[in-house]
Amino acid sequence: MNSFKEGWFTETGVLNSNTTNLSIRVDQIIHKQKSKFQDILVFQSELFGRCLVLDDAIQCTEKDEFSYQEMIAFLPLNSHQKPQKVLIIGGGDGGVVREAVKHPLVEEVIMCEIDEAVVDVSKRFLPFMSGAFESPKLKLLFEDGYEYVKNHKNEFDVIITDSSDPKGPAECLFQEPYYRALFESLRSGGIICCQAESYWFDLPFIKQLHSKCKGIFQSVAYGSTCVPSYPSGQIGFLVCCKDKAIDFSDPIHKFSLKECNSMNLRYYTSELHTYAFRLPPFVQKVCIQCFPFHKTLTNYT
Ligand code: SPM
Repeated sequence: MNSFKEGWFTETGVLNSNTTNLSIRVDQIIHKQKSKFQDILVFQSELFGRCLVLDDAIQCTEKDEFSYQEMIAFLPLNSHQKPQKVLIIGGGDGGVVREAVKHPLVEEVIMCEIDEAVVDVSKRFLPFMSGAFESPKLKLLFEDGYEYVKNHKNEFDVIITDSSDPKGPAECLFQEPYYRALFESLRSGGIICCQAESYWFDLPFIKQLHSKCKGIFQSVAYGSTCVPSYPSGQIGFLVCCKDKAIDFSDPIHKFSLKECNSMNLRYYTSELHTYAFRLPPFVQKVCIQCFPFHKTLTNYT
C-alpha cells in the first residue's frame, strides 16, 4: 500500500496512470488487511468521512457513496417492468444491496461476492452501508460471480455488476464472454447494469465496452453520475436490455419526491434518471443509445 504520504491518501488512476485524483487528508487508519484477493483499507477523513479502499483505489466514501449506489441500482430497476429477481455481482460493501432491497417490486436479491473479507470489513467499520446484509430479501453467496452467472441461465430480471476497476480480480468482468454469460442469465426483458468507468479518462475503453455490448444486447446505453472521490469525479454505467428496444432515459417506474424521501434516496430522482442519459456530444459520438428519441438530436457521429 503505497498511496500514503505525510498523512494524505492519493489514488493514482487505475486505467489511466497519467492522472491522479484529489488527495484526501487522513485522520486515522481504521483497518488494513490483505485478503486472499486484495489489499483492504479503511480510513477516516474529515471531508469524506469513512473511506473504503481496495488495492489502492477508492471504492466508496461516506460523503458521496450514495450517488453511485443509488444510480447503479435504480437506473436498471426502474427501467424494468417487474424487477422481481435481482442478481448483484460484487458489491461487498453492501451499498448496492441496501438500495436494491428498497425497491417495492424487488422480491429476491442474490449477491455473489468473491471476497468475504470485504463484507466482514463493511459490517465492522462501514455501518452506513452494511445494514441490508440482514434483509430477508437477500441471499448472500461468497463465490465467483462469473462462475455463478455461467451456471444460472434465464433466471434474473436485473443483474448489477458492482465491480472494482478492470485490473486485477475484476478484469474478466469487462470482457465480452462475461457479457454473453450475463445475456444468457437474464430472463426475457431482462436488464444489466455494470460499472463502466469515466468518460473523462477512459473514453476509448468505454467505446470498446459499448460496442461489445451492442453486438449482444438489443438496447445499450451509458448513464452517468457524479462521485467526487473517484478520479475525474464522474463515473458511468452500461445499461443493456436483453431483447427489447428501451429508451433508458424514460423510466417505467417514476418515483415521486415523497417516495424518494420515504426510501431515503439522497441522489436518485426520476428527473436525474433521465438526465443521466443526456450525454455531452463528445461522449454521444462513442455511445449513443440506439433509440428513436436520439434521432431528434443533432447527429454528432
Ligand atoms: N459499492 C461501491 C463499489 C464501487 N465500485 C466501483 C469502484 C470504482 C472505483 N474506481 C473508479 C475509477 C474510475 N476510473
